[in-house]
Amino acid sequence: LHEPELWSDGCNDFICKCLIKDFELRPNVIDLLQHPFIKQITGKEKLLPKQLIELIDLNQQTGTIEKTRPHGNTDRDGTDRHERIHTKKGNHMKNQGDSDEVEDLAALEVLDENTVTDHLQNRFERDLIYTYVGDILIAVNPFHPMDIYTAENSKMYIGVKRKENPPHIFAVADMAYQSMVTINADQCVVISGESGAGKTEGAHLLVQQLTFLGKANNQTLQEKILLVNNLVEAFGNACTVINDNSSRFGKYLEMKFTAGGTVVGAQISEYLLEKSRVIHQATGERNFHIFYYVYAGLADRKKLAHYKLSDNKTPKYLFNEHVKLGPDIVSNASYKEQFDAVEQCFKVIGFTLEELGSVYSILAAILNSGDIEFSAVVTEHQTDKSDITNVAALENVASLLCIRCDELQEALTTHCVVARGETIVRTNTVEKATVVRDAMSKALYGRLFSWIVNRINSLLRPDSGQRGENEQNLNIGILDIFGFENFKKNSFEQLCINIANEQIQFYFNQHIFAWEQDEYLNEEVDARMIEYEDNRPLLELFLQKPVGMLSLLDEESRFPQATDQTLVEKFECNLKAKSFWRPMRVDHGFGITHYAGKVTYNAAGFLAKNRDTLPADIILLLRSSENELICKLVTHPLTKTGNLAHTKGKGMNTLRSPRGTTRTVNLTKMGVLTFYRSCSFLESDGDTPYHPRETTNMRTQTVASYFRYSLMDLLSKMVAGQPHFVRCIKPNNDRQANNFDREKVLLQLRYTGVLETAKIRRQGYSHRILFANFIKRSVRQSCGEYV
Ligand code: AD9
Ligand code: MG
Repeated sequence: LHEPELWSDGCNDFICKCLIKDFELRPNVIDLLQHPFIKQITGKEKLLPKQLIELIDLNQQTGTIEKTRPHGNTDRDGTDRHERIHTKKGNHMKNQGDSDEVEDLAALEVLDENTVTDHLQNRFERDLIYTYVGDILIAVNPFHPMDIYTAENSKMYIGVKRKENPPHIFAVADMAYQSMVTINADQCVVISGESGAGKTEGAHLLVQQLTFLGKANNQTLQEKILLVNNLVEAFGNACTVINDNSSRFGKYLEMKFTAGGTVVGAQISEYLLEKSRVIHQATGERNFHIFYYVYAGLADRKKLAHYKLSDNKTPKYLFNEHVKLGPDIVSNASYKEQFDAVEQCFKVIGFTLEELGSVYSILAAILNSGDIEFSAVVTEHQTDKSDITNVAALENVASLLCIRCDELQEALTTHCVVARGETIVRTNTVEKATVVRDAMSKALYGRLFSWIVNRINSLLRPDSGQRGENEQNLNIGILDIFGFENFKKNSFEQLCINIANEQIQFYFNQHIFAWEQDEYLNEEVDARMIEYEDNRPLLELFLQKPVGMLSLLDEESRFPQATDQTLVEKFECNLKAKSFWRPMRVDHGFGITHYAGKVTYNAAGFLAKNRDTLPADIILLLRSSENELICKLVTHPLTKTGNLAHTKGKGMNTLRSPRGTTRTVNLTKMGVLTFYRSCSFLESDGDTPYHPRETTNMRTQTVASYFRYSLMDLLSKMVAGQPHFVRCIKPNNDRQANNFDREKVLLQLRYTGVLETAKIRRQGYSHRILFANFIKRSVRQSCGEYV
């Protein structure tokens, strides 16, 4: 403190450290009283020691700088926490009172797996589903409605010291919001957990609370933002054997605020929709929700005939022999209600009736496509020809898509090859024609989904009047991806989903362990290093070039003669990691030991799914559609908002370290740059194309390379904000309320590193803030500006 050059800019970490390290250091802080910096921000020549202490105390009260140790149950002010909790009103506090109870696992006296699990179980049994681990929130899925999300609860969690209220997801929203407003920085909430753990519900609750905190000036905007999730989830979620409302895409929802904290808009980015579900669903699973809603809703309005659907014959794409749906779909009251709700969402958000009509036509066309059947035509000279047996279905599709029927027939049953400059028309076998039909359905659905997302983004974009000329919006992003999956049979989709989860886990580890410990080393803080499970080798196994799994898959996809069996053999020859193995007696089988457990994959269909080709004939045909929207889906390279231009060619990105200081990080370290260079489409121009596959050589762009790009895009968005983590835990596999399966929970605690997180949070500081921001906050509060 006696060396001003160490802290001449007033916001040196050194001062910050002295200030917050311990109260005993306060006398030294008196040296600060006359510093020009203090004058600059408070306007006073000199502060009295009392005044400075008041500033610090104010901060302590808001919980920004909060030491997690020593804990116990007694706060610094000497009051017993449970006593205080008892005196508070609110249903959340009922039954509190176990004397060993802590709301923050980092405060447990004994920190081992059993104690932590016991603790979560005790709380869960009393309907206390939320628990902190330092600044991270653990949420155990209650599997029954809770009455803790009322308007009263919303109010309870605004700008108050964290310890004032029981742990809650609203407190996370508040933390993100207050940080954004105070330090003028983007925030990002990462919700993770396996499938069915409660991520999507959590994301809804965050949006609800953030919309409440952001007090939109107009009611409509608030309403629109609240409906966005419902709308995209109708199209992107489906019933799986694990979760009736399982997300089949990754979603990053950014809420936009003014510097003052008023919500002014929103933007969604979608990642890797599981399009294959449109044409096929695994045993016991269903297609995307929207198909059932539309089918039942149109039936209810007597509009099935208009959309060429029949009320007594379930479309094949919806008919899963393992799920007895039958004609019940059309009379399902819940589907009808959902249809009305989705339509209402569309209208409130601002879609036109014409657009809605086109959306229904496309969905109906997809359903009809599934019913087009082919039969082999065997002639004397030919055995590889096919014909359409039910012309009615073909006519329906052509009519709904506003294209010519004969051209559709031709595009499905033949294909062109160019040989020595000449175009030759070849016939398609029944198998090939079916693949083309399904490719068209998948492409139409995938593009329709992206179009809806883009349209929402343009309708919810903050208008320029909402901010000052040079003022940038601030963002709070909420990440809700598909959770880790392990079915009896796992395919390419599960591989991609699980790789995405590996990446998120890696991001978590970087933040919570690696960078935190770097910080200790840098500042020579004597801290015991915490060991954690580093999943970097796994990420390398998947993403490395040229011998990572995805690269090998791409390479094999380029060989016309390759088969799924040769692919698995290639994996076996090249992947030498311990986490890769071949199970005995399983054709096309290979196994991966993920961070979250062992998964056996079946590579059947991997190559076709990765190539995901849509024949040029189909694209050209759809471009000829008289329906403007259909034409747009295959023509316009709509720009995807948010792009990687800022990382172009460098792979460097500015990240906020735990302490709030910025640092430049090479994304290679995050296991993603390795594939960045392969994405040639990124070099095309400033705007990332809406569908990058089209801007470059179609033959080389695969689902795997697009997936890598998506992951990179997602990470680049996430690292730009200050992170907050919510870890969702699934208490049992049977979706039962009041059932806490200890083994199941323990496993999740283990693989997510909760115990290690508690240790590092106990050892360190759960909150870190720059000195300048700390003082800024104090001044705001002392001027009564606090929200
Ligand atoms: V997946 O990876 O998308 O398959 P999620 O998103 O993790 O999965 P989801 O949020 O959909 O799971 O939750 C599954 C179900 O748990 C919900 O449909 C609810 O029935 C239930 N759930 C989750 N969170 C809560 C909650 N806070 N309160 C009550 C909840 N029920
Ligand atoms: Mg979900």
